[in-house]
Amino acid sequence: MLMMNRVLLFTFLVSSFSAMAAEKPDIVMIAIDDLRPMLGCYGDDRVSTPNIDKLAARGVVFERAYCQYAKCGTSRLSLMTGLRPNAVNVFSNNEKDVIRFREARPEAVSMAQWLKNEGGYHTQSWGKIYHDGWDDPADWSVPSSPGREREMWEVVDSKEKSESIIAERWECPVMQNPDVADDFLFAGRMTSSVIETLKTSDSIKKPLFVAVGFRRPHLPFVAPKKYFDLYQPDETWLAKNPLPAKKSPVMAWFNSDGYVGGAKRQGLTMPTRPNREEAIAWNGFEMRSYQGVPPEGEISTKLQLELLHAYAACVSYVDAQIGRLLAEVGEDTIVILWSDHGWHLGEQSAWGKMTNFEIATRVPMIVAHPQLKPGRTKALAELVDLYPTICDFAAVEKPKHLQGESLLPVLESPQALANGVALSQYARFGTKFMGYAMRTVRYRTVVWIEKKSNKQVGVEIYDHENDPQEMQNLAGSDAALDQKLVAATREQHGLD
Ligand SMILES: [Ca+2]
Repeated sequence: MLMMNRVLLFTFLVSSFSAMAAEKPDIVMIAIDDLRPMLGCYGDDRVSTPNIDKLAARGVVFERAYCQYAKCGTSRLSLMTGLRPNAVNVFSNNEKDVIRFREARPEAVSMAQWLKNEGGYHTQSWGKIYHDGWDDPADWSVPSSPGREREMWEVVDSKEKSESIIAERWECPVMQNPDVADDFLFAGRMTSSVIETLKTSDSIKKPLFVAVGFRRPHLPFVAPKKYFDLYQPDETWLAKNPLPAKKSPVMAWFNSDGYVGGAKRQGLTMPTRPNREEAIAWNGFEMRSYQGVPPEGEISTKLQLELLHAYAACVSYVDAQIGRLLAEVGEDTIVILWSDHGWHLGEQSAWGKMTNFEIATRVPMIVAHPQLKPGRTKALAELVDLYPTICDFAAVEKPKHLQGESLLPVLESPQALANGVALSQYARFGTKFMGYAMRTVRYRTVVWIEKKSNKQVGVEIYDHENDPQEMQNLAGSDAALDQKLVAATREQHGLD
C-alpha cells in the first residue's frame, strides 16, 4: 500500500514538474569538501552554522545520506557521472585515470554536460566540483573560474599581502588563524566572484545551473581569526570512540596506506602492512603530512582540541560564505548542498577520511526546492541519487547509464522511511583489497574482498541500534545474522 501511494505521489509530482518544463528553474549546487555533518541543523550544538541551518529550515535535510567512496576524486566523479565507483573504476586522485575513464565510458555524460546539452541550461562552476586538477571543459558553458587548480594547500605567509598563497604540501601548516578579512582567503574571494556573476546573470537567457565548490574544511584548517574566536573546545569535544572497533580488521581503519611514498619523501619509513599497534601509531597520515602534527605516535589531547577547534572554525568560515551566496540567490531558487564524504576527528584512531565507517561515509545533504515542503528524512540516500533527482527538477529525461534513484518521492514524503540501502566502498593497500559496505536502517556491513583471488577476507557488522559509534564488530558472533547481511551486501554490490 505504501509503495502504491508513493508511486501515485511520484506520478503526480513528475507531471506537475513536467508542466513547469517551459519555465525551467535555476539550480544552485553547493559542494563542501571533507565536511562531516557537524552542523547545527544536524543536531550539533557545538558549532555555529546559522546560514546552512537557515537553508535546512526551508529544505529537506537527509539525516542518512552517504557518499559512495570516502575520498574526494572518486566520490565527486561518481556524483557527477551518476555511476558507482566500480563502474567509474577510478580510485586514485590521478588525472590520468580520469582520461582513461572518459575513454572507457564515453556515453557517461556528466550531470553538468547533460543539463547543458539536453536541458537547455547555462552551466557554470567555481572551485572544487571535480577533484583539484580535474575538469571536463565540455561540462560548462563558460570555463570555470577560479577553476580546479590546486588551491587546497593554502597558507597565509604575510598579512601585509592582499591574499593567501599556495604552499608545498609538506611545508603547509596544519592550521592557521590569521586576523584577516574573509576575502583574504580563497573561499571568500571565490564567493565574491560568484556573487558578481550572479548579479549580471539576467543577461543569460537560459536557466542556470551554478555549481560552487568550497575547499574548507579540507586541510589545511585555515580560516580568519574571527571564526576561531567562536569556539573554546573542551574535552567533551573529543571522539567518543578513539580506539578502533573491537574485532575490526586493521584494513577497516588504517587510512594511511596511501601515504607510504609520501612518508618516504619525508624520510620516514611507514610499515606497508602494519599490525594493530603500528597502524594506530601511524594512522591519519594525510593530516600528519602537514606541519604541526607529529608524523607518527600519539596526538596529544591539547593538539586534538586545537584541531577540533580549527575544523569548527573552517566550517563556520564556509557557512558565512554560503550565507553571502544564498543572500544573492534568494529563496525561490533550488539549492542542493552536499559534502563529498565525512571525516574522522579521532574516531577509530583515525584522522581524515578514507574508511568505510559511518563517520567517513555519512554526509550532510540538504535539498531546498521552493515547491517542496521543508522537512527531515531518515530515508537512506546516496550522493549518486542527486543526478537523477536534478534531472527531475530540470524536467529533463534521465540518461540511460545512471545508477542512482531520484529522491523526488522522498522529498515529497520525507516521513516515509524507505526500506532501501546505501552502498559505499573503499579500496585498501592500493587496490589489493576492496571493502564493500552496505548501510541498512539498523546495520552497517562491510565485506572485504582480495582482488587477485576474489576471496572474501574479512567482514564487519555494526549494529546502529545498540552501537551507534561502531565500537564493536559483531561479525562472527551470530552466524545467521552474518549469513543474511553478507549475502545481501554481496548481492547489492553485484559480487556474486
Ligand atoms: Ca573531500
